[in-house]
Amino acid sequence: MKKVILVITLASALVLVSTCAKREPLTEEGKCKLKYQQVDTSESTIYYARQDQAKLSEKPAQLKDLPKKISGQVSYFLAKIGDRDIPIVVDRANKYDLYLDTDGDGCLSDERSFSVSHVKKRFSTADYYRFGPISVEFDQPDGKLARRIYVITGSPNIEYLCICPADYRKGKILLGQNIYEVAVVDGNYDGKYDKIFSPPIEKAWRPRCDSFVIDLNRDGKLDWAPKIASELTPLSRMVKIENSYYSINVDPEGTTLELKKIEPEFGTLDLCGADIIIRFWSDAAEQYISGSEDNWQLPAGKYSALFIELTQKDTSGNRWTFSSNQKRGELEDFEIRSDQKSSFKIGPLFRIKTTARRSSNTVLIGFDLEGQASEQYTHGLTRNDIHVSAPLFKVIDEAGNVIDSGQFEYGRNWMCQYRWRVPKDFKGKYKVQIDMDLGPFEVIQDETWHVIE
Ligand SMILES: [Ca+2]
Ligand SMILES: [Ca+2]
Ligand SMILES: [Ca+2]
Repeated sequence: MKKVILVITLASALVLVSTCAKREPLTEEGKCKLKYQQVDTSESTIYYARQDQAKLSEKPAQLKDLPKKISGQVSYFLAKIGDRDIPIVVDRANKYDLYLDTDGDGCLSDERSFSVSHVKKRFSTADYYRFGPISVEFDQPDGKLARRIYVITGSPNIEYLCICPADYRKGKILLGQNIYEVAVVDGNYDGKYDKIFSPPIEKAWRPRCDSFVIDLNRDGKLDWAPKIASELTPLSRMVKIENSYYSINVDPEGTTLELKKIEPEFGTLDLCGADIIIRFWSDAAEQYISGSEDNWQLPAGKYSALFIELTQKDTSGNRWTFSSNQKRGELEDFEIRSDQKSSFKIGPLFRIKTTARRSSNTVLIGFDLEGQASEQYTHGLTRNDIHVSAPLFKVIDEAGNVIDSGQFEYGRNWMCQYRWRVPKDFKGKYKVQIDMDLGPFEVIQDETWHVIE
């Protein structure tokens, strides 16, 4: 019996020694090594690095030839890798073969085909199709670029492709008493980990720079969240951890990371006490602000609001909520300067600007609902968390006759549009009048005259 116990004890000690030997020592505070990590394409770490590419209507100019064995049923795409637009061709007849110009020479005759694997998502009905990982390697003016990517599509007809990195760099860093998991992602596909965010945002949730991730709540997961302080942020000069700012230093190869506590220079954002929720991306540090302060203290830097949620109370105590996701007006690109104040007035007085897009004998009627900083709100605003009824409209001719009228229906993203069938004999000017339930908040409607010639 004693022998057995001795053997077990020795074995346990050996396991312990070998585990300790394998573990990376976290000796130096604020510094760590970053190591290669293969991507699971459903993880949030790579969310900002995704590149959406719609099918092209014709063969791109960059594409010099086609693979020999290709059918007539092809779809063309481009992926932005480094400084090049890399051609991709999907052969739909062979369900599906994908060809990608892996050496950047513009030719596909020298490329092998990648076949698709069907990925079933757990807990979701939205499966997707995945190609790769695919290695892309070519010379650029500043050296050789080598990237490994996945190509994903959710549509069986291959109407769009989503490009994402097949790897990123990950490590563990000691800050004070805590160890945080950290990662950097090459989000602009240049093979380097040093591209920081700069405003404005071209497309929501696509910062076109590298990403920085830190497991702030130390739950072992690197999470993305739209409406709380996110663990995934566009790479910036600093990161805010438990109310302190740390400078971020990643070497361009993505092998080491240093986070150093610093006291940044602050300036003031004055939103005139508006009750808001706003997420800002910034070259300084991502910010998520919520409340109705008169003045917000932010580190000096360039900022771009990703979304604005504005709440206004009327005199009866009703709570009206306005959301701006697509166009955030003056808050899309502004600067906070050290010890200076940047002021913006958002929200009411509102302005309604009608839009009319003609296509043969119909006109697509819509409107923009704008606040004072030119920020545009979705039409489906809420009163006490319930969407108000869709607005009414009238189409009026120059003589003041109502030619058409009705009620909009809410469409995608709570936007309203109406396809007006133009009467055969109608010619001349017309305007659209919108009657929208904005409660007690003042609204001015523009008097734009549209014309049918
Ligand atoms: Ca090639
Ligand atoms: Ca990069
Ligand atoms: Ca976490």
